[in-house]
Amino acid sequence: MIRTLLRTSSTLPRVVRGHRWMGTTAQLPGPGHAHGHLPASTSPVTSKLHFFNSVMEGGKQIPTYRVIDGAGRPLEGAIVPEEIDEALARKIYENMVQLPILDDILYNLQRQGRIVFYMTAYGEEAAIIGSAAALAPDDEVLAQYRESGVLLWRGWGYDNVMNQCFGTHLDVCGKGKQMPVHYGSKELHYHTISSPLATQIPQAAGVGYALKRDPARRGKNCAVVYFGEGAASEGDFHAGMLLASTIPSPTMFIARNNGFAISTPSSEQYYGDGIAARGPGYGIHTIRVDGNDVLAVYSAVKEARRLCLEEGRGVLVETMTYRVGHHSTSDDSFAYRPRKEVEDRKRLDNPIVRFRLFMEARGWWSKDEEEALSKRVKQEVMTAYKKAETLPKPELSEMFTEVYGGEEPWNLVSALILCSADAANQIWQREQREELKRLVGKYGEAWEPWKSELKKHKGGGKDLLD
Ligand SMILES: Cc1ncc(C[n+]2csc(CCOP(=O)(O)OP(=O)(O)O)c2C)c(N)n1
Ligand SMILES: [Mg+2]
Repeated sequence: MIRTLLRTSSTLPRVVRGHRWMGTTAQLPGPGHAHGHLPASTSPVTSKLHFFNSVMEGGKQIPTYRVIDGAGRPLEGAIVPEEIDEALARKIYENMVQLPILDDILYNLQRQGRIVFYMTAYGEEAAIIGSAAALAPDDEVLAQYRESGVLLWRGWGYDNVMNQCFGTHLDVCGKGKQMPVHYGSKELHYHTISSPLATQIPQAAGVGYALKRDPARRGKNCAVVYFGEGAASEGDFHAGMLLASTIPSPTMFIARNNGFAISTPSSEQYYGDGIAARGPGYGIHTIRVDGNDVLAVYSAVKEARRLCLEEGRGVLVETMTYRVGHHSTSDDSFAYRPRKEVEDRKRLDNPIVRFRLFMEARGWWSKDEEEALSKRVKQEVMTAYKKAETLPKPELSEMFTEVYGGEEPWNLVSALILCSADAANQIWQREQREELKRLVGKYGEAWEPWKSELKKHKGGGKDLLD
């Protein structure tokens, strides 16, 4: 409705000729005049005293876009994207299937105490892989933490997953400095995950703007930011949306509405119509999608990308799903939701099963292939795990390197008042390095757990003593 009104009003003249304005004699606009003489408004004038509380006419909720039903059958009138041929469908399906297999293994490794933390993506396979498949491989992705499937889609591989989760010396993301699942890859245009919620959202609007300013990438790439409905309650969500709206940039906002932010249900997260309702407030094209329908997600994100690039503006996609797993390995969700609710959800609408049924109906998939795929993925993940578990952790001295890129930021000067930024940081790092060196020298050979802990590191801590 809002868009219809805007369209109508924008066709009307902005200035009413001859009305009383700044002392000129004039004729006031008649009662039926379209938008009065309010300089900051192009809104039509009405004599009806009426409050509204919805972006949809008649107070209806924003609809949810769906292509296939729970049994994998296309809805009447729905368009299955024409590029979904057997090869692409199989690639999408295989990528979806690998996620729960990988998650099962890593979740159990955490439970056995082999890694310190993990987060699964159970139930969100369609939202993650469907969107990944619709993006260009060099679109800049700023994810929250549950979207490792996007990296896998881009060819990240299980070795990189394991090296990061185990913090081995081959961890290319941060040499063991980050918590597990905080992946990042410059080559794959996947910005490193940071734990503080929603910080990636305004950053994405900045990345989108940088892409727009770069002649080599303008009209070619967009910034894509993933976040949960819980993260959308942060001020940073609004900052990012406003930025992409007022300083237009090709930024795609993908809100994964999975019903929970740890223990807080989405019903406590907003009173309005979800996250999608906020898009029109910022003049941002918006769609709500069935996040369990991989074809709907694919089509919506593909179209969102086209709009982003053609108009150089932000687009919001809200995917509706259900977080089947616990929030993380630090959470027991049965403390705040019934086990039966989870079991029912899993049985009623599994995004993988839905797409499998679609594939089987076309003769693109069979039981035998399912078994073979599952066996292959398990084997590959286990091989990567076994390799990573035997690899040493990074050299101890690497704890102090590659924390800052290039020169130290100049603004450390004001934070550290007395010394120059460089000197302050070097002193700080030198101080800590010297302290660690002293401790390794004192306890390294003599005291548990130092003795056995040091053995886990490449060089056994000797690099620090050199
Ligand atoms: C600023 C900030 N506040 C709180 C947290 C703790 N925290 C981590 S994840 C999370 C829930 C986020 O939920 P949502 O955005 O819906 O994503 P989901 O986990 O459901 O994928 C919270 C509260 C945090 N990491 N950062
Ligand atoms: Mg959530």
